[in-house]
Amino acid sequence: MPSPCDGSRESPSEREDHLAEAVLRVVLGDQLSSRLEIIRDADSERDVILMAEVMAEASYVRHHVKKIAFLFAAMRHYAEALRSAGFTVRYVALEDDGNSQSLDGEILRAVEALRPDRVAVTEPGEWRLRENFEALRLALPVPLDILPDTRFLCSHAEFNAWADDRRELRMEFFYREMRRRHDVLMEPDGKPAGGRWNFDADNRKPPRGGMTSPRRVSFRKDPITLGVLDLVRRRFADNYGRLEPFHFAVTRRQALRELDHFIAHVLPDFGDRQDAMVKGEPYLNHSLLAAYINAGLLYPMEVCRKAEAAYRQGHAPINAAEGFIRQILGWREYVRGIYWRFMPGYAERNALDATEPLPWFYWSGETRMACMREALAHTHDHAYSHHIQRLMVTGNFALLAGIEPKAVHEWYLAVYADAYEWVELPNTIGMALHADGGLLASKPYAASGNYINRMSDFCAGCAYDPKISVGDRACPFNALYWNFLDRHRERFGGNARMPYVYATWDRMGAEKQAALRTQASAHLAAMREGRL
Ligand code: FAD
Ligand code: DLZ
Ligand code: SF4
Repeated sequence: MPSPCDGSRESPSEREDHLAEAVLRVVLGDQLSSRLEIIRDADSERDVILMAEVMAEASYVRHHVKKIAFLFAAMRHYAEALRSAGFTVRYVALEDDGNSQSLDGEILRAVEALRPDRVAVTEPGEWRLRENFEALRLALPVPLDILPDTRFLCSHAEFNAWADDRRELRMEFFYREMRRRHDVLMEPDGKPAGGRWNFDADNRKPPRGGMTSPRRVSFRKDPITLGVLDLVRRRFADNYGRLEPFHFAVTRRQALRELDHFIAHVLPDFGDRQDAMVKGEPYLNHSLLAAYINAGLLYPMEVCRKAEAAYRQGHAPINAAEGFIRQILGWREYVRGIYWRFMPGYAERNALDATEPLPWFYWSGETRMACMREALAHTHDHAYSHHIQRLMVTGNFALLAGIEPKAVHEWYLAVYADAYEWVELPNTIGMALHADGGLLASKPYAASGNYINRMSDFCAGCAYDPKISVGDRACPFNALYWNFLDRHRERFGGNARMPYVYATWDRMGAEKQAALRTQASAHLAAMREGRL
């Protein structure tokens, strides 16, 4: 399978021919990385760098206000850094006169005004923009080069070579290859550091009493960031989320400080606390780095190397370093590979025929389920909730209740500061909703209230009881869980990893099963009526 970039690469001799040409270099909001070819090869005398804040990108989903503020502030700071380095930057702010409010429009306007010989852009992270740029090629009077995004550690061609001869595309095997290829956490004899590839079994600890998040760095807001906050407050008043307090890093230097703080103070307990959920503690020992890596302020390999060094120096245990590195070198690269290999059809998948509309409480946070309330409050206030809350609370509920995948996908794409389709879509469609029919995960991540009760302290403050499955106080996750398994027995009954759950269901007997089915219907009715 060809790489989406293959058609746009040039041979070295073609590149020589272009050396004297003036290039309009387009940098998108999530491409703020000076090591990318688009900046690295720029000629500061001849070339112009174009960056644009446009409504088309700021409104294709109802983005969280913190996400927009973070990205605009990071874009404006990055433009300043480029100017200080001697580049000419054409920066179009959202309210500038003449802003056409689309990336295509801004590229066309810049070509008209500057008359470059060529236009270059790094391949975008989302399929829709990639298609856009292909169409724009036909409309432009000069050639448009789409350069590969070399921040990723696995190219499209490498991922496809790995995937082509496999029946099942399991992340774990992809990850081992990435460890070997990039020599991360490997011993000289070719064995994995610590003697095992994966220390996940050590990382499933429930929260201990009084668990709190380590202190985090926050940054003083300069006039650029304050200007952006004012803009977002005025222009995105109806968007989702809470704008302040706003303490994101908005420059590479600040993001590096946040990375160093994480490695020094937070990483050592990352593994032990990875799956735990605690009331009022959105972060625990998670890194909060996804927004920065995805926007280009940090490079994935530098993050992995720092975590590896912490392990080698005896500062972080292997279960923490390996668990953390697996998320970046493994999951992050793997989901990106899945996205580009299976788009555009991947976004349409609905293998479990889920058709319920997204309940309004995903936006309002108003539900009697304390676990959902907590995850939704973190999301609303911080544009963040950690992986287990995304997967096992909000994702799990949507899976069990049969919410339509597209609606769930649009929600996840809107509400997190780190959300871009290439990473969000496979996590939602594949990991959380099993809507890809098991391409990404061999079994659905479905769980009852028992799991949430074990891994969090949420249930203590809930209107429902995780130990009750039928009746007024029955935890909705319980009956919905059994109803989900029952509904999809044909698909999952033969799954080698699920025989024990069906054995438990069968042992319940017809009367209890009927009561659970009725209870599940009551929960769904309450959900539709906004009473759950
Ligand atoms: P940590 O827990 O500290 O993990 C370290 C890093 O590993 C992250 O910064 C991230 O770069 C990477 N990572 C971890 N898990 C994954 C994963 N499953 N896929 C890809 N990268 C991963 N991640 C996004 O970056 N953007 C999204 O839009 C997004 N949407 C998600 C939607 C759902 C339904 C689920 C279940 C997961 C989603 N994730 C997404 C993956 C993961 O939840 C976030 O990367 C993580 O919570 C970000 O917080 P952190 O930086 O503190 O991560
Ligand atoms: C997410 C986003 C937002 C909110 N605004 C802009 C913008 O105004 N200009 C821009 O260049 N990029 C923005 N982005 C990021 C793009 O949506 C992102 O590049 C694509 O989704 C591809 O990943
Ligand atoms: Fe969530 Fe059920 Fe626990 Fe309530 S009882 S917090 S709904 S798992």
